Amino acid sequence: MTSSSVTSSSKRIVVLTGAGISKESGLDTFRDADGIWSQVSLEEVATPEGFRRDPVKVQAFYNARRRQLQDQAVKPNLAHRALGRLHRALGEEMLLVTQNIDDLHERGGAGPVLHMHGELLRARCLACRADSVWTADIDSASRCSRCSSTGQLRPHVVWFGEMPLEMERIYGALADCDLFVSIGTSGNVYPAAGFVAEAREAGAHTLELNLEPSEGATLFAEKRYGPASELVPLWVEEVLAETGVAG
Ligand code: BV8
Repeated sequence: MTSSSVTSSSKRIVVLTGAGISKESGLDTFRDADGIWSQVSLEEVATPEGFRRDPVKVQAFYNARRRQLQDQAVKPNLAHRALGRLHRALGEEMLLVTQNIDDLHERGGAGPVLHMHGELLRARCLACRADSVWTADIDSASRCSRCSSTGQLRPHVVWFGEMPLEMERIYGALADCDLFVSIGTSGNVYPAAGFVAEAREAGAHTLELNLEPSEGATLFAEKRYGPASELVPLWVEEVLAETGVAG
């Protein structure tokens, strides 16, 4: 069964990705048995309170992930590359929203990606609020490139209890889409986990591509389970064939 609602005219697709799409690139997920939250407490490293309590611990957590992401062994996988192909083919007709803070979608050829939980390779200044590209460790000597304040930088990442980015734009796209596809997310974290309900409300077809059923699996009209590197390229080929757009 394919995403039958995507015909040659209406191709408005919203894709949401989560940590599962980057697993085969060597980045840990959060809630799998060996995931990040089994190694460190979410409250201690992914909340504003945790940052206030122990900024050194939080900076070290993100510094280690920022270094790992830039390791040459960490590369976009076949799922990132297939989504990049589709994104280039569909352009404005497709909004790619990710919960991930890695840059593997961009390195896999995707156009502008909406990082609703921020980006590991950007830093935000607590003094002037500006965010900027940042590939080095952040520590108390780090200086803001905009206002020159020192020791005022934090990861440009959305922590629990903080408002995700560009929510208006996301809800607008969900209200207007024909197809919502969720890839590699467990459906535990809101508001992202609520997007499928918004899309159904708008009459869109909904498809889940994941290793196993997510928390919201019953809300999806269509579900396919397996590794993203296998499922996503097959699905992208189907959509490109159905919409008659060269990928
Ligand atoms: C907010 C930081 C509002 C960056 C993260 C109801 C409504 C609104 C809010 C809430 C609500 N209920 C609870 C809340 C609060 C909270 C929340 O959702 N808590 C949960 C734990 C219950 N939400 C928030 O705080 C959010 N903020 O709502 O603000 C607000 C309103 C007013 C004023 C102020 C605020 C903020 C949420 C963002 C938090 N930041 N990360 C970082 O360090 O990375 S969340 C964290 O979880 C990551 O961003 C991650 O992306 C995200 C979701 O996890 P997943 O991506 O799904 O990863 P997971 O490991 O869970 O699952 C991986 C999946 O992949 C699995 O299903 C697995 O089977 C699959 N998989 C594995 N291998 C493969 C695979 N699939 C395919 N192929 C494979 N090879």
